[in-house]
Amino acid sequence: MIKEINTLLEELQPDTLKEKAKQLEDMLETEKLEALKLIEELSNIEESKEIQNKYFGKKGFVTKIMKYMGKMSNEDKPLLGKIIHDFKVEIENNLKNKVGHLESLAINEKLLAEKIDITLPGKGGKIGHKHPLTLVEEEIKEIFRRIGFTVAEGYEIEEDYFNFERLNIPKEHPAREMQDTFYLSEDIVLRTHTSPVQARIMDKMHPQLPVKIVAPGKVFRRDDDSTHSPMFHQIEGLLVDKNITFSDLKGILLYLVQAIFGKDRKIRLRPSYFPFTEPSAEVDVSCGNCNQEGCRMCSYTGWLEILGSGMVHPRVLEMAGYDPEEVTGFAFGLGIERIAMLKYGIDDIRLLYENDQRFLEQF
Ligand code: 2NM
Repeated sequence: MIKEINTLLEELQPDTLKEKAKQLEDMLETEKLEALKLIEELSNIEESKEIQNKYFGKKGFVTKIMKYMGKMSNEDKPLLGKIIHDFKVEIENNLKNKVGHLESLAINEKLLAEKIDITLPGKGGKIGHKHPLTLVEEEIKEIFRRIGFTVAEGYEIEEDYFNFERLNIPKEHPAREMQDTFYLSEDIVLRTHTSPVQARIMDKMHPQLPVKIVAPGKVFRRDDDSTHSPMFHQIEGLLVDKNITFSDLKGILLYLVQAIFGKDRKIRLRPSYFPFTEPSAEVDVSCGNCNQEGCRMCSYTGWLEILGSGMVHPRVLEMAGYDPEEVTGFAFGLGIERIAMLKYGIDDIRLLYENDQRFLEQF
């Protein structure tokens, strides 16, 4: 019908306008019905673009007759103009409605396809986990809480007086050397052990009994190789009361070692020396790697060295205000890194500080 309409328009003369107008109107009506039927039958947005183009495109039908209108005389314009305008507006509106409908169908379809079932159980996100040093520290604290110890913390920057003097470490002692200790000033150090916490707690507790604490935390020494780090972690225990004996110490140490490594482990005490304990003992745990057959891990001895201990030196008790004739105590200290390395079979201490995900994910 479009062709016929174009022909008619081309042949249109001012004197025939009135009678041909009725004919044009009928033809446009026929074309319109056809267009509306096409629009009605549209099933997707792609197809709607074809119709849009056919009527409203650069060379589209409506565009063309609008151009034709422009060439008409001013008297003729109103008559034809209204017929053509009505045609244009009705197709335009129908197409717009249809496209809007198709668009909302498409959106609904998409929403339906992406619908989330909020009643499904969650997948559970990766929430990370604790560092092996934290795991070991928490485990040891818990082992001691179970038998009535309290966890105490103190200062990482400590007075020389609490770090050395109060622990009976004499001025000439090699531990006090610049090459072993980080000095911040003449009398302030980075603590080299957590023992100053014990000294401060004894001051605070005195004259009450018992003093029954463990002190975990960072300590600092001028060391750096595959088994030593300038910063590492320690946990020290202290029990001061009436009638505390060396056998109490042995019992607690066996309890500790078996709680960490398992009931099948044994301990061995070797005489040792610390300025703050007398007598002192180095404690070994039986090697779980070879069942004491001898292996690389225990240097073929069947034993692994894990902590130092002893009966608190009378002078240390005295400086805290306790009478060493009336009270006694035991103390011990262990390196958390060392325990973690033995427990998890880690052969280089530096792995514990590098925060390599591939390493950390194994715990
Ligand atoms: C160790 C070994 C032996 C210890 C002593 C004290 C205090 F404060 F009571 F004197 N705290 N910790 C001690 C004893 C620490 O670490 C290897």
